[in-house]
Amino acid sequence: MTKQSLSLQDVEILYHKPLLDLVYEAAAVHRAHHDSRDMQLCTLLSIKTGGCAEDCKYCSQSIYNNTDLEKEILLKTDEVLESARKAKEAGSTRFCMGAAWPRVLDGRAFDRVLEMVSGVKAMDMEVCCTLGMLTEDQAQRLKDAGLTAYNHNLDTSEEFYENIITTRTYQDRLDTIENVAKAGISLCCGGILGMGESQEDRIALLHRLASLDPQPESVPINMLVPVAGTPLEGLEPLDIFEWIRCIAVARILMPQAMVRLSAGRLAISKEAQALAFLAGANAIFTGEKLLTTPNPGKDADTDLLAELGLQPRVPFKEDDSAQEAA
Ligand code: SAM
Ligand code: DTB
Ligand code: SF4
Repeated sequence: MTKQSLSLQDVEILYHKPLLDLVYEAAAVHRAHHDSRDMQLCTLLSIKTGGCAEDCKYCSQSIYNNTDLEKEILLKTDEVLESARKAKEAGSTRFCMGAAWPRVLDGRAFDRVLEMVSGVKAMDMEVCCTLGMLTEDQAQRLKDAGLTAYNHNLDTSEEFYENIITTRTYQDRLDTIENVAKAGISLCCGGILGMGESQEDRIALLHRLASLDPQPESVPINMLVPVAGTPLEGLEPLDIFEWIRCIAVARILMPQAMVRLSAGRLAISKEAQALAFLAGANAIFTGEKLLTTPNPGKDADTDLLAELGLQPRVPFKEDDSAQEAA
């Protein structure tokens, strides 16, 4: 399920190009495949918070970490659909539901998630879930309920992975990704930057993501949010130009994907975000909260889009065609 044509060395060479040449090249690729004025606005909701049995060292929701997060049971379907309606009213075209589950278990809770998926789909929004590991049969049931995309990240390079998570393997992640693809659901797959990984790890992650076959339809680029009580809380923030490089390389290697600025935007200046948009990032999560951590509010993002002359993207747009000359 991986493409062999792209070598790690190709990605290395690209990554090390002079920064502005790299951004320029990424901007050209972006404009050839997307309307560069479009920004997809997505809303996240944590439908089941905390108490997760995986040991992801970055995560506020892991039982292995000493964070002061309140554990919550699965939200009611009505509450979730009400949030989706509000998100749509606020301009979001994609609604993503996250659960702090290591894996999906068949039973009443999953049946309720399927109900939520159908409900959001009926509102004419793109609907995405991130629920942990998934079997092929569960992926198919999500597809039948109307799921547009499933988010499951590689998170980092295979080499660095064991420093971050020990309770599930890299291969477990690849298996879930394969199950998602088999069910014909679009894959949303990316990683986290700034967890103390090396440049080689970031290059290897980008190489791995671009080598998935089919490539992800959406690539979330998370900047670590150093949550108090996690082993990564004291880490120095990653140099912002490394973040820009990763976005540009993702855009060049995955020209058709939505490159999604995910966690960490609150700590990133609007100038750096503008450079990321030039380098091909074309989706953001909006609203005051991501899953459990804060995010720039609606007003800040509305102002930023207006200042940059960007517009919210319409749902279900197929835009892999060259943009009209502006
Ligand atoms: N439990 C599911 C799973 O891990 O597959 C889904 C939810 S999980 C919170 C989704 C993704 O959010 C993780 O894979 C990780 O990439 C990202 N994430 C979680 N906590 C983060 C943090 N503190 N900073 C940056 N990204 C984070
Ligand atoms: C992804 O890669 N980033 C989003 C989405 N997928 C689900 C989640 C970011 C979560 C950030 C930490 C939090 O808010 O708990
Ligand atoms: Fe659980 Fe997902 Fe957090 Fe890992 S990232 S601890 S799997 S909620």
